Amino acid sequence: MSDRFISRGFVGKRRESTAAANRIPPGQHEVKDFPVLSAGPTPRAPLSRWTFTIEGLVKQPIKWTWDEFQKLPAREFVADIHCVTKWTKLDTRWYGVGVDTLLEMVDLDPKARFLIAFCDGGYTTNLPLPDAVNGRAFVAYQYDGQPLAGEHGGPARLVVPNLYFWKSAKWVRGLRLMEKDKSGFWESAGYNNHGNPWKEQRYTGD
Ligand SMILES: Nc1nc2c(c(=O)[nH]1)N[C@H]1C(S)=C(S)[C@@H](COP(=O)(O)O)O[C@H]1N2
Ligand SMILES: [Mo]
Repeated sequence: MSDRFISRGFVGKRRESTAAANRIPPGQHEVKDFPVLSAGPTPRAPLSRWTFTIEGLVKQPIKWTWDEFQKLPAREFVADIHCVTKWTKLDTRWYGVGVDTLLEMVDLDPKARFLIAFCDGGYTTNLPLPDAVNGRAFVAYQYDGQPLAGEHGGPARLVVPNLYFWKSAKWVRGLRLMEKDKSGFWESAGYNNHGNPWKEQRYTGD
């Protein structure tokens, strides 16, 4: 009786860890903490001067203040994140506005095929439009039920869980829609232009 109980428990645990292992892309390992990776100092712009802009290939650029942005339809997103420095964090819980919701509020030029996210501090990162729509990207202003910490990109950051975490621009201030692709900060410095963790697209040429 007790033998059977132990073996059932064991099987259950094994199944759970296999499921988690299947969510860890090649070359990655799971972490439980939340490392901070920033190319420069944490910018501290007051919320009273914060805006979020969508510009480029749209009929009319649009700009929200912090208060306006807080009133946009928001929801929770739970996602696994994968940093190119090889850590993966499972089930991160965010709250914010989907890029789909933001793009619904502009008249997108059909020529728009790429976007670049720009940030306080000058960081940029680029992605093909299909990687940013259909629930694949969002602008988060809460993490784990709390306002997003400055070191993790607060007041708001882009999150693109399907791509390496450098695509998740911290301190994001807007998106520029483009017809042609244009490399961002790390993409111009030897990192892969696309950054799909399941294909290990870490560096240029991967
Ligand atoms: N604005 C900005 N966004 C950024 C970065 C940065 O240096 N500046 N670093 C990127 C990198 S390389 C990673 S791995 C993640 C790290 O996010 P974290 O510090 O919340 O873990 O943010 C990405 N977004
Ligand atoms: Mo990174």
